[in-house]
Amino acid sequence: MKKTFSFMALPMLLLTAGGAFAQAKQTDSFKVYGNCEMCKERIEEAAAVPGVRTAVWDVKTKQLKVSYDPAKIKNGAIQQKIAAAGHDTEKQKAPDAVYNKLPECCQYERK
Ligand SMILES: [Cu+2]
Repeated sequence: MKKTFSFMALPMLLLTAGGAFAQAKQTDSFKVYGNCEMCKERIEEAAAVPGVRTAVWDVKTKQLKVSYDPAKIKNGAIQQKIAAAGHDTEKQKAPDAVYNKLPECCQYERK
């Protein structure tokens, strides 16, 4: 009797956990302008807002890969947060005043 219970309980637990993950997760990639490892830290920190699970920026490709809960935050809102930290994104331009305060090595070329 005891054995039957544990055999049944495990797959049910796994199903429940899997369902919860699939339900609220979206992964997007978009361009964020920056130069170096300092930018990487600043960008990833700016993207780490409630609803965002992971944010990883690639120094070479300038692509930010974010995984988030679309019920809690939207792609556009994440891009706004990053722009507010001084980094232009695909859709959002950083305020000039914030950009100008970035360390010199971080002042990426703007279009
Ligand atoms: Cu930098």
